[in-house]
Amino acid sequence: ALANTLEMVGAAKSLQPGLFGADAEGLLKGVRQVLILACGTSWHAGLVARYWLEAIAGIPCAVEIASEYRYRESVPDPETLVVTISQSGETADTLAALQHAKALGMRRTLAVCNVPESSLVRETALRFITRAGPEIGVASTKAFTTQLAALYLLTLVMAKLRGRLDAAAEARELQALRHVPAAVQAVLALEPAIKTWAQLFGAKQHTLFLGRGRHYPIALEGALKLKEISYIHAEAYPAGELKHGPLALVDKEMPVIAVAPNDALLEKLKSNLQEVRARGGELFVFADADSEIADSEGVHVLRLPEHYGALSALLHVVPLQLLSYHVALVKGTDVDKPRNLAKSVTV
Ligand code: F1P
Repeated sequence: ALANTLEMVGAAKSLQPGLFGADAEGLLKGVRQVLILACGTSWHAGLVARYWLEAIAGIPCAVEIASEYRYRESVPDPETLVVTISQSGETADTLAALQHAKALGMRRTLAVCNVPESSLVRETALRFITRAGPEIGVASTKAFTTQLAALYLLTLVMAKLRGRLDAAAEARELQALRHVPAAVQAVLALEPAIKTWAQLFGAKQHTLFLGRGRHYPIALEGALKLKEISYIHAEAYPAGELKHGPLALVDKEMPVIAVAPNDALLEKLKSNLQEVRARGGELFVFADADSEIADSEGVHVLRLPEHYGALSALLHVVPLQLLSYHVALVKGTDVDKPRNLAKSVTV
């Protein structure tokens, strides 16, 4: 799916606004801020993108849950780029949020969507079709990783338009992007170890997910997948928030999953993990190959093959998706058709 998504960049050989539509340059230039509107998994993709857009393109970014946006008296700026993200392109709340933004005078609109003929794509000025192929199950998985790839491309195009990406950096970024499908493939090799972990989660009632920085939305997505397909109550927190409440939940019955890439926040995350261990919480840590985190009593560590810099979030979600999948198999739930959920929420 990722290879499909990135194929068009390969064909273009450079980052062009045209990736988002014929008249994209005019609409993407002069944008003062980005407003991302989406629901569920797609909202989590937007939360990751905010880190990229602000750090790499230097553009202020807000991310709103689409199902709430229209009920708030927000202050519109007409020079906002409204980015809607949706696997199906038919999510009623996302469509309503887009219509609300347009009614407020925001005409620079873009859809990141998997379905070219969808309502959302028809109603936006610009679009990026992720070409992930149909999601067989209800829970969004490959759609999420391809949304992230699309949003990273958008970030790079915006950075280039704003003079923040020189030719050498552009070539480096394109190379990193082209290598992502192979990097994901290498992460999939962790599946046998994840399967073993899944056995331990089958009997659990609750799970806590922790992450920091742009991996906090990945923790949110891991928790959502576990809820959606294995019906285990899961919550995600930025690890620094633990001491502001959720630490009260931690005891030896509470498994804690940590998204722990080898980035600048790792040392801070490690001290949060010690707080969990001190209360008897059992830790399941997704680290990187070169991280100094070792297995010890109550601390289980799996390592992703390589640290992937800004794109690390794209890799770290994959083992969390696999874990939810295998926990669902252990519990015997229907991974493709979870109870109470619809593939696209059109009402
Ligand atoms: C949004 C979403 C999915 C979730 C479930 C219900 O869908 O919340 O993220 O997995 O299928 O809908 P979409 O707008 O991305 O199609």
